[in-house]
Amino acid sequence: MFKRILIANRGEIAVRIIRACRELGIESVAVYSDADRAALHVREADHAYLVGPPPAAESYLNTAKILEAAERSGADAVHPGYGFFSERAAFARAVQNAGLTWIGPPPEAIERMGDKVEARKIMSAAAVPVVPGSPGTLETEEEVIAIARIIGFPIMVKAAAGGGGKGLRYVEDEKNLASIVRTVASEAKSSFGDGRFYVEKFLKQPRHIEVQVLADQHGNIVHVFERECSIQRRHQKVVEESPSPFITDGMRRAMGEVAVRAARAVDYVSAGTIEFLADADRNFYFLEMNTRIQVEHPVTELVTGVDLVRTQIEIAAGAKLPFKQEDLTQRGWAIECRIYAEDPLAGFVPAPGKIETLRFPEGPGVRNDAGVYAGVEVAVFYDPMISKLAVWGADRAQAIDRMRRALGEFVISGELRTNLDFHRWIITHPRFLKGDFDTHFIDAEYHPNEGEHAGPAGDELAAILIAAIAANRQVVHANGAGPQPAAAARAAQSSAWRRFGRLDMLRR
Ligand code: MV4
Repeated sequence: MFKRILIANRGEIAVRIIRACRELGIESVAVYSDADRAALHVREADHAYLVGPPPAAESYLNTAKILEAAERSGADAVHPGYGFFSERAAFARAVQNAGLTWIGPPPEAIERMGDKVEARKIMSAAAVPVVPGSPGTLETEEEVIAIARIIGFPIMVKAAAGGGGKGLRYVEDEKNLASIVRTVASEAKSSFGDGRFYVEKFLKQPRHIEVQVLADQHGNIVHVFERECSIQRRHQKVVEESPSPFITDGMRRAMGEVAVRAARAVDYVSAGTIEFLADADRNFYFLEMNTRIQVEHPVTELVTGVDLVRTQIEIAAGAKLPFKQEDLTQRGWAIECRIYAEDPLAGFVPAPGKIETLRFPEGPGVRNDAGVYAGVEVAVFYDPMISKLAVWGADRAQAIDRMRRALGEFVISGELRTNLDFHRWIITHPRFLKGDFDTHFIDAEYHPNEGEHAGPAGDELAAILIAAIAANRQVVHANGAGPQPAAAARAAQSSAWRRFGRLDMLRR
């Protein structure tokens, strides 16, 4: 086992990795920028090294500085967390060439999955379903039209080097096709240095459902079930849960088997995630693979009992997976809300600042992975995440009850603003309660600055909310089908939103 691990990251994920190290009896080494001198991960780690000025390119993304810190600290392994260097094959190789262990997938697997066209080819060859579309990259508008006529409009034009919402465009029909194709190609050339693109049939109202996999260095691969990640905005996930309220047991088994096949096709090692899009007919298609630990990993840990970060470290040290597929089961339900310093009423602009008072939720079934403490500044230089609030319940209804209760306990005051009220709105929305949502949910439902007409209030509002929640609980227990919540309950949502908003104002 390792003696000392350098964590090439910051914030809550650095703290999460430090915790795993401490449980394993491994020393942790933090790195930090000038903006993070007082950061939680620096205080929690056994050792800490300054790696440069606040801009990430000069600190957290400075290969020479990070490797120098690893050398000076005597670390024998490097964990990249998510973001930053986590999916940079060149950094993984630099770590290995410095004689250190890379706690992550083989650089070749990162590269093969990073090229979306190559990934599609590898997946097709491995009998993993991909969205109908072009077999390889396309060169001309005529080729795009030829494919589109076979698969049918609308289509998506995607950059080969894109991913995670970057470099993709919707094409309704042949009318604007030429200009859109030119735009994708030139944007891809300037952002990724690679103008190649491909085409897929556009899936209407898809769900984003992903499967966690774990693979060791001895050829053992398991899946650790799915996460439902459809509640997102501009390709940033907002709420995640496991299990998915949408999929059947048969679909779950099929997706798990396909995910293991996908990982095996690139000789994957470590923790990884296969992203799928599922359509209304419950077809599912490979979208891309994330070759890292993900933000939303806690919901999987809560329902399976598997410590994904600990297992990642054990795998990197050469251990065999400590369980077989048949040992893994999902128990209960978990939901995670990403708590951000941002202003939902002002288009979700980052709203960082110093945290004055802070009360984290606690109690039954609550897990909070935070990167901050009271008195610290949420920095303007990085992702303004405050914490990931996750809950576990015996079933979806209890998990929702607990999340609502936990969000109610959460208090943050200071010059920053937060998306806590936005989460309170989502978690009480009739469509969320029913599990009836797709990737367009927030765009379709969230219009906070429109229609300031007076809704029900006081006891009347409380009665409507209680009735709506009770009705939806029955629907959830009945697993899917059921009557639409009353229009009144829907109206109560926006009123509840405003009422919570006012309470929040009083607290400030
Ligand atoms: C799609 C799609 C519909 N059809 N591809 C967006 C992020 C990138 N990873 C792929 N994305 C999409 N690809 C086809 N053929 C819809 C999306 C999409 C989406 C996917 C997952 C989660 C949220 C999304 C929000 C908008 C669009």
